[in-house]
Amino acid sequence: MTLNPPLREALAAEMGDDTNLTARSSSGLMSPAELTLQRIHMQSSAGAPNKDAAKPTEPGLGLPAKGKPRLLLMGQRRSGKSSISSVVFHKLPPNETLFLESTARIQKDSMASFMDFQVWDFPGQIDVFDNANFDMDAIFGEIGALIWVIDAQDDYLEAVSRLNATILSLQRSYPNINIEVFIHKVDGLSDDYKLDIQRDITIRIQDELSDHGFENAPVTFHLTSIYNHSIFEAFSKVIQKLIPRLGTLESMLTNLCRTCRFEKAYLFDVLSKIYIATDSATADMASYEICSDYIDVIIDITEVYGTWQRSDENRKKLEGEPFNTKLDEQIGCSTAESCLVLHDSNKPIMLREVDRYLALVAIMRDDSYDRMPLVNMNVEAVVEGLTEFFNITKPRK
Ligand SMILES: Nc1nc2c(ncn2[C@@H]2O[C@H](COP(=O)(O)OP(=O)(O)OP(=O)(O)O)[C@@H](O)[C@H]2O)c(=O)[nH]1
Ligand SMILES: [Mg+2]
Repeated sequence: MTLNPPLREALAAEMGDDTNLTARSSSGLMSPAELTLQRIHMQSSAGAPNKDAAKPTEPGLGLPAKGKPRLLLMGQRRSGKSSISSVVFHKLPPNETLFLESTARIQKDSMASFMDFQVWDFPGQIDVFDNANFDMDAIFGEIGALIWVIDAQDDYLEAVSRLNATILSLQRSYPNINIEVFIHKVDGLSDDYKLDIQRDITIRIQDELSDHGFENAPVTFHLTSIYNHSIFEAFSKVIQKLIPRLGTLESMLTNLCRTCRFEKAYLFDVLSKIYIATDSATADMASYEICSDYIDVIIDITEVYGTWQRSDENRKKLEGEPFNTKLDEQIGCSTAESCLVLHDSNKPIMLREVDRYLALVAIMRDDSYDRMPLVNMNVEAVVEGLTEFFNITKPRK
C-alpha cells in the first residue's frame, strides 16, 4: 500500500483544520470551491444546516444552499440546452432530441451523484436581466457555473451579443461565477471552420469585455455536440471546477499511473459518464471515449445479469485445487471490478467500482497485465483514499 498513507495524512492536514481554513478565507486566499468545503465542514460539525451559511456572504462568492452547486443552462431558443441536459443527465439517445419541445418555464433538475448538484434549463426566450420579476440573488447567488449555449450551425451574432450583455451584468454583481460557453452543434462542421468560429466568438467577447474594463473575466470556451463525447468532456471540465481540492484527486491518480505504469486513469461519475478527475498525462479524446464506452458495457451486462451469485458447487470448485484459498481472498474487490484486453491495441482496460456513483477506469500498458497483484494492491489503496476523500467532502444529511 504505497500510495495511501502519505495522501491520507496530507488530506487530514489540509482538510481537518477548520481554523486554518477560516483564517485563509478571511485573508481572501480561498477559491469558491474551498469556501464550499469550509461551509460543509462547519455545517457538519454543528450537526445541523446553518441557515446563515446558506446565504451569500459577499456578492459573487455566494455559497450553494444545502451543498448543491447549481449549473445554469442559458442561450438562444433552439440552441440545444434541453438536448444537452437530457443526453448527459437522462441518457436520452441524441437522435430523440429532435422531438423535444421548446422549454416554456425553467426546468430544475436535482442530480443525485457523488456531489449532488442542480441543473437549471432556461427557456431561450427568457432574458432574466430584462425582467424585473426575477430574483437575481436566487438565480446567481449560489455559486456554480453559467453554461451559455451557442448554436454554431446558425447565425450566432445575436447569441454573442446577448452573452456579452449577460457577462457584463454578472461581472458587476457576481464576478466569480464561472462562465462556460458551449459552441454547440459542431458535428458536421469541418475542423477548420470549428476553430474559425471559436476564434471569432472568443475575440468578440474578449473585445467587448476589455472595452468595459474587464480583462480577466472567468470565461471558458468549449466546442460541443451531443452526437459525440465532446459534450461529456466539456461537462467534465465544468464540474471539475466545482470540486474542492481537485488537485488532491489528480495527484492520487497521477501516483497510481506512475506506480502501476498505467497510460491514463479516469475517475468517472458512472451515471452521467462525466469524468471528475484524471491523472496529469495529457488527455486525449480517444482514451476518454474508450473508458466511457467500457462503463456502458459493464452497466449493460450488470443490467442483464444483475449481481453475480455463484452457486455453492461453483464456489467449492474455485476454492479447491489448485487455489486452496477462500474466494473472498482471491478476488481484489467484493463490489465490482473488471478487466478487458482489446485485441488490436493489446492494452488492457481496467475498471474498479469506488462506490455506487464512482468508478475508476484505467488504460494499462501492454506489460502491466503481468503485474496484476501489484496493480490490484495499488488500486485498492487509491480506492480507499478516494472513499475517504469523498467522506470528508460530502455534506452530512
Ligand atoms: N446537429 C445537432 N443538433 C442538435 C445538437 N444539440 C441539439 N440539437 C438539436 O437542436 C434542436 C433544439 O434543441 P433543444 O434542446 O430543444 O433547444 P433549447 O435550447 O432547449 O430550446 P428552447 O427550449 O426553445 O430554449 C433539437 O432539434 C435538437 O435535436 C447537436 O449537438 N447537434
Ligand atoms: Mg429547451
